[in-house]
Formats: sequence, structure tokens, C-alpha cells
Amino acid sequence: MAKTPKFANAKVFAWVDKWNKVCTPDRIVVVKGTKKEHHDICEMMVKKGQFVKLNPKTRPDCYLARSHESDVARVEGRTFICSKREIDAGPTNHWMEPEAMKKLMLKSYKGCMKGRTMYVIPFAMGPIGNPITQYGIEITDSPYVVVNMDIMTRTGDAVLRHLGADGDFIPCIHSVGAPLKKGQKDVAWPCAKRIEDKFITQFPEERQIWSFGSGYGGNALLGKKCFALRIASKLAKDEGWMAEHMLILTLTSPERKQYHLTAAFPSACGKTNLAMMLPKLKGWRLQTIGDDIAWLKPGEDGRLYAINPENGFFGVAPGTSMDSNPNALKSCKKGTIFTNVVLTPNGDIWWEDMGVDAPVEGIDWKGNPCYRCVDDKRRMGPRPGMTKKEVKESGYVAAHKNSRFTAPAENCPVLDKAGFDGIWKGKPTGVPIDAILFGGRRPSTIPLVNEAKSWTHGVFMGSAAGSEVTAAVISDQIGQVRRDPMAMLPFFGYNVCDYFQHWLEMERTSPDATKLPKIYFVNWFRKGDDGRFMWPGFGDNSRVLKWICQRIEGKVHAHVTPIGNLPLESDIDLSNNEGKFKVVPEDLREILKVDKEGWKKEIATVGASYDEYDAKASKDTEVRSKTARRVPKALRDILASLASALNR
Ligand code: GTP
Ligand code: SPV
Ligand code: MN
Repeated sequence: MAKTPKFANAKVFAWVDKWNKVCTPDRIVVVKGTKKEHHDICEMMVKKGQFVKLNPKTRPDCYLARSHESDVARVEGRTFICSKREIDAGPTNHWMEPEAMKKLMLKSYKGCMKGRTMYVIPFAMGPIGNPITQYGIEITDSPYVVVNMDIMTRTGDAVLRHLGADGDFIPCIHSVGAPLKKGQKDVAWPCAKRIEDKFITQFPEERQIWSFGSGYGGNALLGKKCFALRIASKLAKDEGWMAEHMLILTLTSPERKQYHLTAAFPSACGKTNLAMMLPKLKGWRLQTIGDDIAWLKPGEDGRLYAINPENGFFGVAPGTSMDSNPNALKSCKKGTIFTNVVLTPNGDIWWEDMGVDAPVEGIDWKGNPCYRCVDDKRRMGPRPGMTKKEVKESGYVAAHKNSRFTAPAENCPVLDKAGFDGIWKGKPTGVPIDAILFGGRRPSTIPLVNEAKSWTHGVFMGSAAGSEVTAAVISDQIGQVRRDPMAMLPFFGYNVCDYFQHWLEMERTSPDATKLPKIYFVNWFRKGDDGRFMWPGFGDNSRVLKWICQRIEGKVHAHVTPIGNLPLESDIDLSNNEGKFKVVPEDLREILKVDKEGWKKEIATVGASYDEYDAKASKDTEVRSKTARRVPKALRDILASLASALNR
């Protein structure tokens, strides 16, 4: 057995020592967080066939990994919130009694790191030393996780130094669940192959994270969804702040006025794209602070101040092109890890809708050869000589739909460095937020942009959010619309109804509620009868952001409708409406309307989701109060008045 290394912090030592005894790794490495260490681990993985080194001329310090076919996205069906009582996990989460879960998982962990190295990753969520920042220790047997965590969070010695002898941290344990027998050769992507052997478990009361069996994304990089959303949302509720699935951006108007916006869209629904967008409107400048997670704390002045707890981007590759998101592509120029994309013969990468010609021949995400289509240079098929139509009908893609890049934030050409460092006006407060956007992929009904009439109405809008399920999760419901309140459905660390109540409380407890951000609901994804998008999206979304800023300034009027305040068509700036994708004025008119019949159905669906949440509370005999763990009355009231207005 390996000897547990010394740590100045007794709690860190205890955490590592405990898992050393359970997992029995061959050796233990404490991650220092240096460039050399990162490089050495990547090169070690190349030697073991777990990474492909990309062409250092075109992609310096970049690597490609291919995951196992069973391990390509988050596994919501195997994600658990293990609070002591089921009702505290709520109606949207899978639950198991904590001690029962630990017993079960300990069986899996027993000897699970035999033949492997146990890495200990000290990491910070947020700039080290910032008052909003939190710390973690992730134990893992996956070098892939180490180098990804290295990009996605601030890791290493600096964190241990900050923790000192008794600093607090969130303890995390992760194993791919694939011990090696003596002399057994490792595979390219070790993991537990059967879905029922994977566990992504949060213990919100003890504030621990136990993950087993998967090496992919949010399942394994435990700082991200498990910590910064599930555990942090619980911390935030207890302490009066918010942990949200939101991008953060800085927008500067031609008059040089700065605005900070956050936006909560479900997985693979456009956060990274909006966070780095190149505005089509002249004179407007957009900068990135974060692309996935925001922690917001109320300031004494009543404003909400936000930091991005992450240090990199774990972005969706397919669809990322110089047309759609040049800043994301530029962020991937160096020091980036690509997972499940196509390898080209000259050691570069490719994916569908990258906006560049596919190589004549390449290696697809499964490691098999793939070939450029005969009639489309921008498509690849599994056999030579195929047409685009044949490939489309077969459902084949050369890069997995949830293939991703892990890129350092510092690579982003439009990074708002001060905001990213959590600094505002020289102080480490995070940036003050002017507007919060909710959104989702909605082919019908939901207008381009809709302004909430009040904070409570905005909370209602968030609670009512729905979206088509994307490939970011392993699911048989991809493409179907599901309710995804605040884009947090997979990430609530506690009861969704308490979470709604917490949002409402942010207004009630605010030192000055008039300073809270204004709330909007946007939809870039309306489709016509012919299936085409009715809004060009991407850089054209700046037209909507401008309208939002003008509303904040009180410069433009709006149509006050039962669903919310909608723009007058003439207030959407259509200057510079040229290029490959354009706003079609007839379509714009359509997506700014209230579709009364569609909304009646929408309201019924929202009501059904509320009823489903409440049904669970009714079953819990221990719920004494009549209102707790139920959808707050304030939201029910808005639903009812909206229903009656639509039926008038
Ligand atoms: P996660 O990392 O999973 O949380 O996803 P995300 O919300 O950051 O999504 P991302 O920005 O990576 O976008 C996912 C997909 O949506 C990509 O294929 C984009 O091309 C597409 N997309 C993003 N913005 C727009 C838009 O404005 N219009 C359209 N039509 N597609 C968009
Ligand atoms: C998401 O699914 O929202 C992601 C990717 O950001 S993952 O980190 O895998 O959760
Ligand atoms: Mn996400």
C-alpha cells in the first residue's frame, strides 16, 4: 500500500488517508499545479495511448482524448442528492439515504485504485483569496481528470498554502472504477462500463462529493457541477447567496457605459456562445467573465455581485466555428484538451459545423477512419464515397455531439480580466449584475425576448423555463421539451420548491430591492414550419442585448402583455443586417408576438410541473407546515392570473 503523504492541514490528511486505505492505490501524487507537471502528465498519457498529441505547430500543447462509448456525457439517472430526508432532495432529484449510499459505494471503492496512481488535487473555485471563493480537495485515479481540473480550476500548492493548517474545503472522491491486476495493460479510457455501476453522489448536509465509474465532464471534474452547482446551491441557500448555471458577460455601449449580464440557459443551449459573442451592432463591445457558472452575492447596496468560480471553458465543440464563435475557436489555439472530436492526418482536429472543410480522411471519435463526403466538403461519413444525405440518414457524426474542448480562460481574446479576477473598481467583490436572462431551446411559442414585470414575475419565468433535451446528457429523450427551471434541473442540491422560495427571499431580504437585476426570458431557437431558425442568433443576439440595456436605462417603451413586456418591433436595432445570416423582418414580427393558443398550452404544462413538485411534498408525512416544500404561493398566483388573462 502507498504511504499517505504529509499535509499541514489535518483535515486534508484525514481525507486522503481514509481513501488511501479504501482504494489501495499503488502510489499517491499530490498535484502541485505547475506547467511542467501538467505537461509531464499529458506526455505520460500520450505514451500510454490515452492522449494523442496534436501538431505542436498548429496546436501547441494540445491533446486529443477519446472516451469509451458508454461514457460521453453526464448521467442524470445515476446522479444522487443524498440528504438525510428524501423531501430535502426534492421531487426532481434521485435520492438514497446517505448511510445506505455510502455502504453501497464503499463496496465499489474497495481496492478500486489497485494498479493506479491516486492523485490529490487541491483546487479553488474562484480567484484564490477572494471572499466569495471556495476550496476543494479532489482525490482521483484519472490523470485525464487531473489535467482537465488543472485547466478548469485553480489547482495546486497555492491552494494548500491558502488552506493553511485548518482551512475548510469540500472533500471530493472520484474513481473511474477500473482497478488493474498485476501486469494488466490499461485501456485508453478506463471507466465502469455499465451505467448502473456509475454513481455521481452529493451529500449536501455533510458537503461531500463521491463519484464513481465515469471519467467524463461534469461526472468527474468535481469542481464543476457537483461542487459549484449542487453543493454550492445548498451552501448558498443556507448563507443567503446564489449558485447558478449562468454565464457572466460585460457589455460596453457606444457611450462607454458598462453593463454586466448573466444568463441561465440549459446545457448546450448557448451560454458559451453568448458569453464570447462578437456583436453585430457597431460600437458595442462584449467581454467574457464566465461561460457556465456564476456565484452571486448580495452587496450592501442591494446589487447582486457575481464571480465565475471556474478557470477555463469546457465547451461544446460541434457548431463552434469562426462564423458562430470565433473567440471560442481562438481560445482553443493552445493548451487545450479536446475530447471525442475528429483527428485529421496533419495532427489537427475537426468537427461538424466547424466552418472549415473536413479532411479527405480522418479518425472519428470512436477511433475509426472517416471520410469526406463526395458532395459536401464539410461532412464526413464512416465509409469513402458517401453522400451527405446518406450520412444524415444513417445518423452518423464523426465528432460526438457532446464532444468538448477544455480551454484555459486566459486564452480567450475577449476575457474581461478584472471581472474574471473578481475585481470591480479595485475591490474583490465580483461584478454588479444589471440583468439576468433565462432561456432555452424552444421551437415554438416563446418569444425572442420578454421582460419580467417584477422580481417575482422573473422568478416565475425562470421556474417555468423549458428546453429541448440536448446531447449534454445521456438520455433517450434528446430533442423533447422538458421543464428545466432556471436551467438548474440537473443541478439542484436540494428541494426545487425551497430553491424557488430562496429566489423570492433574495428580494425580501435585500437591503434595496430596487437595485436587483432586471429579469428577461430569451429564445434564440424559434423555428418556422419548414424547420429553419427564424432568428439568426449568435452575433445578432447583440440586437436583443442592446434592447435590454435600453430598457434598463428607461430609454424605450414596451408592449405590456399578460406574459410580460415585449419589444416594439421598431426598437430592435436592425443596422448592419448583412452577411450569411440575417434578420428577416417578417420572422422578427412573428417572434415578437404573443401566441395566445401556444401560451395556454405552455401554462398548462407549467401548472402540471408545479403539481408534480407538490405531489411529492404531500406524500411526505413529516412535512408539518402546509406550505414548505411546495411551489411558493407567489408563483402559483402569477400562474393563475396569467391563465385567466389568456382565457379572457
Ligand atoms: P453547456 O456547456 O453544456 O452548459 O452548454 P452551453 O449553454 O454553453 O452551450 P453552447 O454555447 O456551447 O451552445 C451549444 C450549441 O448551441 C452549439 O452547437 C451552438 O452552435 C448552438 N447555439 C449557441 N447559440 C446559438 C444561437 O444563438 N442560435 C442558434 N441557432 N444556435 C446556437
Ligand atoms: C453541462 O452539461 O451543462 C456542461 C457540461 O456544462 S458538463 O460539465 O459535463 O456538465
Ligand atoms: Mn453547463
